[in-house]
Amino acid sequence: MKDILTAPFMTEMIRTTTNMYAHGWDERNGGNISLLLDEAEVKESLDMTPIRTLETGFEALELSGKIFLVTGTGKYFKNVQYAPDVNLGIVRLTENGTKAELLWGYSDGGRFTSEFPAHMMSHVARMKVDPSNRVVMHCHPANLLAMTYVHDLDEKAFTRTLWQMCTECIVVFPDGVNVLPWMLCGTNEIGIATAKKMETARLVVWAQHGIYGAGKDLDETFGLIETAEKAAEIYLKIAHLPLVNTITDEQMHLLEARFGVKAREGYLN
Ligand code: 2HA
Ligand code: ZN
Repeated sequence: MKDILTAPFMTEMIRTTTNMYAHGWDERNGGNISLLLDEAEVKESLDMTPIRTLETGFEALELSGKIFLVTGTGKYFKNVQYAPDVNLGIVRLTENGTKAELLWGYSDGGRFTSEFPAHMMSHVARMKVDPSNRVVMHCHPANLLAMTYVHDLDEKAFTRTLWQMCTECIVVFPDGVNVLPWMLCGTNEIGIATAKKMETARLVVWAQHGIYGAGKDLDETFGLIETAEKAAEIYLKIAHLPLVNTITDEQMHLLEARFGVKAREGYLN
């Protein structure tokens, strides 16, 4: 058996949580990540005997049998690197997604993130759009969060502002950013609402709370949030100043052609 702590999915998860903490996106126990694992890869390091079974509190037929590496509830991203087995867990969903068998981790008796419903439902939604999707990531980046206090939350308006803040934005997230109004977190309701928003974009802002990103690997998903957060930072640097220049829609169309991307239907003139 290989050592699970050196499996690529584990080292990537440790590096990512550490890096997100360093970016200031995951204060205290803020933020959570779920990574879909390949069963064959997990079997190289685990004998797959369930340690205990957890109730998920929802049903997700599409996820039955699927295995995820997930950050733990109440756990701090800053601590993951020092005690991965306490702060992370590997679970296999069974019984139509209503149960999760713990295969490794949460070794202090813990369980997966309180945002597990939003994560799992978002995986279902993104898999339908993009079968290569493996990651759902949630965090609290300050500039995006701040922007939800001062900017119109209309998705088209919010997206267009971010696109105008850095040339790369429309290339990195041509589908734009969807926005949920403030809702109570940790519930199935916000999970369902987030997953619905994930049908049309890989980024979903939770107003006055944070952001969700989805992607094919941890690096790419991190980069997606990083790009949106950079744009929000620039917005906050200029929002109170007279706007003299911008990236025009005509220039956005040049970017679409140059980088082979298609902006969200109806978002450009
Ligand atoms: O506590 O970020 O949304 C973790 C969270 C809840
Ligand atoms: Zn949060």
